[in-house]
Amino acid sequence: MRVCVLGGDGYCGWATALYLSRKGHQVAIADNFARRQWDFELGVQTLTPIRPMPERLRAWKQLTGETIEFLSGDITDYEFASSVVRSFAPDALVHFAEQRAAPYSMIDRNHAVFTQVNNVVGTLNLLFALREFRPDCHLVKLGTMGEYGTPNIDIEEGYIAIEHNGRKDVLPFPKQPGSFYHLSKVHDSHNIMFACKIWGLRATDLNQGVVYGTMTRDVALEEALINRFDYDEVFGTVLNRFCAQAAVGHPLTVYGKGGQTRGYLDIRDTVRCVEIACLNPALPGEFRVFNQFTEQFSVLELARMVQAAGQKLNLSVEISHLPDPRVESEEHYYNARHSKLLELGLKPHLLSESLLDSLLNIAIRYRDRVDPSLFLPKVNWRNARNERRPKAAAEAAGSAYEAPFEAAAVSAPGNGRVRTGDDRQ
Ligand code: NAD
Ligand code: USQ
Repeated sequence: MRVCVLGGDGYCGWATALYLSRKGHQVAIADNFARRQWDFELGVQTLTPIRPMPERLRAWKQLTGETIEFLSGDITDYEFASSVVRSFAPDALVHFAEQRAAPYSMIDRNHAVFTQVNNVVGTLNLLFALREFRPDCHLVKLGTMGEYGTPNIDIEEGYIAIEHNGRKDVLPFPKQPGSFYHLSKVHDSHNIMFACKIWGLRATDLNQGVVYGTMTRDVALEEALINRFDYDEVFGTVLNRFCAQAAVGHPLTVYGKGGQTRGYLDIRDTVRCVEIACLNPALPGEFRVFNQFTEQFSVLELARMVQAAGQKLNLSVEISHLPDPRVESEEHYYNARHSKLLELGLKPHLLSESLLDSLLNIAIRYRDRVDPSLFLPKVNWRNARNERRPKAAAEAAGSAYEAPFEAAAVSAPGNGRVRTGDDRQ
């Protein structure tokens, strides 16, 4: 199968591209390196030293003999998005290429607008490109469990059967997202569903939970293939952050009471779920939704698990409860269905003690690269404008980023692509 992985320089995309290539698919990656730019902008870096794309692809070719094609560009540019669809002619378009950090989208107006434009316009461009040039290609879109929020009822997979005033229908499950980023995913879902309906496109929305881990069999083959491991307050997801914190003796940063419960999955299951979706395409006109996670945990449960695993490795791990910088329920009901991928053959890697050990060991291996000033949350949902990291702090973290925030180039907010009101100050 010909699979194009959009966003293949990123955390989930890189591991997925390698996995699909090993499994015999012809793989192309498309990316504009925006994410590396956002790291520079914030003065953060992944715990693991990821390599430039040409080096990554050379190493893969040398080790496996497989070639992964690379297409450099921004999918919010329709010329680029449509050229990917025309030139590579994919059977499946796997779409990871979005701004995916909730805190990034909550920094200020620029970042909220940028996130929604990047994500919504990018996805719209792909829909038009598919309609125009390859209507039978299957769009496999990464959505998020956060589209649903935390309702006080069970969460279904995409749709809910409702009886209202004596009439019945099956409708999209209600969405109550918790950030401007999560909202962008809801907007995407609506646009994709509509395009399937009017143009007969086929799409699968993978409502993914929070991903943890960094190693897959493929990225572990050689240091040059190493994957991202973000631990900073903006891009780091919670379990990876806790492991990095434990590795350097920083108290685990539980926000509020820690009862926030989410679906989680190992990155090895991310890559397999994407493969399962590709191998079992949606029907023409079908907008299919899978909830892509394997287990539910509260934040406090995760912190306690990391504490216990850390103690076995002679790490002294404290848990601290910080005021929650986000506006979210700190204690709530959560029960989300996630059976469709299991029915199609997913065999989950569950979060065991040995897995936590290996996560902690990776964090320990790279702990000299940890900048503890990146742990504490600085983006508060209640503010319309949050302070950015001063340049000095960025330099102390080893970032080469020079430009002031407002002047950040092509793929960063405030670049002139969207201009309203106070942009011109
Ligand atoms: P990431 O930031 O590591 O990777 C995203 C990649 O997309 C980056 O390489 C970036 O440069 C690229 N990109 C962004 N905008 C682009 C554009 N306009 N044109 C071309 N390339 C662009 O993110 P990730 O963690 O790998 O997440 C991938 C997807 O999975 C996202 O859509 C995210 O919403 C979803 N997701 C991630 C998680 C998680 O825990 N990481 C959980 C649920 C869903
Ligand atoms: N949290 C803490 N302490 C921390 C970091 C986070 O208590 O140090 C809490 C958050 O408040 C939240 C939960 O942990 O309640 C999860 O936060 P997260 O940063 O790990 O994940 P989130 O912001 O939800 O975003 C991540 C990905 C995003 C994806 C989403 C899936 O960055 O791309 O869409 O997970 S989901 O959570 O299902 O929406």
